[in-house]
Amino acid sequence: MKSGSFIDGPPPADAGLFGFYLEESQQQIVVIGVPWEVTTSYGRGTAAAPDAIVKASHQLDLFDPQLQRSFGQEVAMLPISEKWRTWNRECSALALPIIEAGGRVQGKLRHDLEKINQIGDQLNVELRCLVASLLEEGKRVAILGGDHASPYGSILAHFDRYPGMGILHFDAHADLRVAYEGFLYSHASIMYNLVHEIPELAALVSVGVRDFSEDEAQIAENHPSIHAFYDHLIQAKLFQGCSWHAICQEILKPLPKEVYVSFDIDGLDPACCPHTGTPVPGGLSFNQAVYLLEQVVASGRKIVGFDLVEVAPNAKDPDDEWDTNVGARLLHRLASLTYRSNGCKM
Ligand SMILES: [Mn+2]
Repeated sequence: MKSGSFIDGPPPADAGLFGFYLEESQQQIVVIGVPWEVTTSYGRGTAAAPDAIVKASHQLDLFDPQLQRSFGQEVAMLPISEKWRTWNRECSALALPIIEAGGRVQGKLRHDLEKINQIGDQLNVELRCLVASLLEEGKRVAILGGDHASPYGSILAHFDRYPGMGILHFDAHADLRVAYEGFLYSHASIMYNLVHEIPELAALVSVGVRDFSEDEAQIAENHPSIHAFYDHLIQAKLFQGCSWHAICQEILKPLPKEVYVSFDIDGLDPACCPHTGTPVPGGLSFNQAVYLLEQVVASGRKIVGFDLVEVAPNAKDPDDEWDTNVGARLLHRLASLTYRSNGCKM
C-alpha cells in the first residue's frame, strides 16, 4: 500500500484505484465499475472507462485541500464483473444493427432487441441487489460507468434506502427519451425511467442540459419533480453578471436533505471530455461543477451516493489519458465530497 504521497514515485501498474491495494470490507466508499455501453448510439468506448480511470488515478496527487490531508484510502473499488464484461460485448454486437435501423426492427432483430432488454434488466437487478447489500453494511456506493444506463439499478437501490432523496443530475442531455431506439434501458432514457419507476421522487435537478428534444422539454416542464437548469439559461445569467455562487443556490433549492449525484461527464465543456460518446459544445467548466458540488455540502445536504458515467478514453491513442485524467480527478472530488458531507464518517 502506498503511503498516500508520491514521494516514492507513482504506484505499480497493477495497483487499484488511486494507487492502493484495498479490500472493500475495510473502506467507507465502494466503487463498482459497470463496463456497459450496449445502447450507445454515437461514439463508443465508455465501457473501457473503469479500467482506464483506475490507471489514470495513479497519477493524481491525493492531497485534499478541504480535508487538509491525503484522501483516497477511504475508497475501494470492487473487481469488475467478468460476466458483465461478457454481457456488454455480446449485447453490443447484437445492438449495432438495431441502432442502425433506428429501432424499427422485425424478425431476428426484434428477437435480439428483446434479448438485450432482458439482459439489461438482469444487470439492473444484480446491481440493485449488490448495492443494497453494501448500503446495508453502512457503505457509500459509487458507480463508475459505462454509459448512462449503467447506474440505473444502483439509483433504485439508493431510493429504496433513502426514499426522501433527490437527484442532482449533470448532463448535456435530458435523458428523458422513451425507450430510445427500442431499448428499454437506453443511456438516453435513464431519467425518464427513474421518474416513472419512482413517482414519489422528491426532485430531479438537471444541470447543463443543452441537447434535447421537444418531447423531453415538455416532459421536464410538466413533471412536478423535474427541475431543468438548461445550459443556455445558466450562461445567460452569467453573461448578465449573476454570480455562479448565486446560481448554485437557485439550483440547490429544489433538492431535499439527501442527494444522489448522477454525473454524466458530457455535462462539462467537451474540452474536459473530448472522446465522450455524445459531446456537445457549451456546458459547465470543471471548476463550476466542483463548486456546485461543494455548495451541496456547504448547504448541509448529504450526498448519499453517486455515479460518474460516459467518460471515454481516446481509443485511437492509448497514450492520450486526458479524458480519464479528468474522470479520475472528478471521481476523487466526488468521493471526497461524499465523505465530507457524511461528516467524514459513515
Ligand atoms: Mn446522460
